[in-house]
Amino acid sequence: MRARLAIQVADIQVELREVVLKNKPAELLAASSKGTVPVLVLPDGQVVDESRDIMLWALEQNDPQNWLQNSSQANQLIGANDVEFKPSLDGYKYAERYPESAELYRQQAEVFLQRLEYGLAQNAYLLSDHISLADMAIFPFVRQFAHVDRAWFDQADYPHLQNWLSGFLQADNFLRVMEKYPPWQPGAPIQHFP
Ligand SMILES: N[C@@H](CCC(=O)N[C@@H](CS)C(=O)NCC(=O)O)C(=O)O
Repeated sequence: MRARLAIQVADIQVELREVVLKNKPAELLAASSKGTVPVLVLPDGQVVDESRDIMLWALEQNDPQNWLQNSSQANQLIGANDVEFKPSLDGYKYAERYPESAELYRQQAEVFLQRLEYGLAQNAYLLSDHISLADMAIFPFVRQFAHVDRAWFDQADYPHLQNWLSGFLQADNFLRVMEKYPPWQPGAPIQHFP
């Protein structure tokens, strides 16, 4: 989702191949043996298989909303999201597959959420009063966290974070990236995004 958000704001048209993770096409694995999405294959054959790098690839070509402002702070916060928050989020989402309880992973995840709440109490967005790459790269993960137990999230003491998240979820650019596409298969008609 975050890769799509950046491609969309940069207004770069790509060919989109929707993948069902339970049935990964051989073409995906041939492009990137990691077997994760997203994967961007460039016309010269270069492969970009980290969502954060795809965001940078798009914004370095066209950044009409100046998402790349404060980029060193953004990189630091996105790193904390990806390395610290994301593993706790996965434990919280899929606790039955993990050794500890959902509550423990949620508490671990809250360390990062408290950091975001603190920042959002100072500014409208994570790094300033303007949307940056940090907001766009991180809110899809906070959305996943919120959806694990919506009632818990709604009653938790994160007023700024809740408000920040709900603004993104109602925005047209997010609704557009959440649109469903039929899974790609060899020979399927070409589907463009955005
Ligand atoms: N570091 C990668 C992680 C991507 C990732 O974990 N993607 C998930 C889906 S959101 C995935 O492809 N999982 C592989 C699977 O479930 O088989 C990135 O951000 O690009």
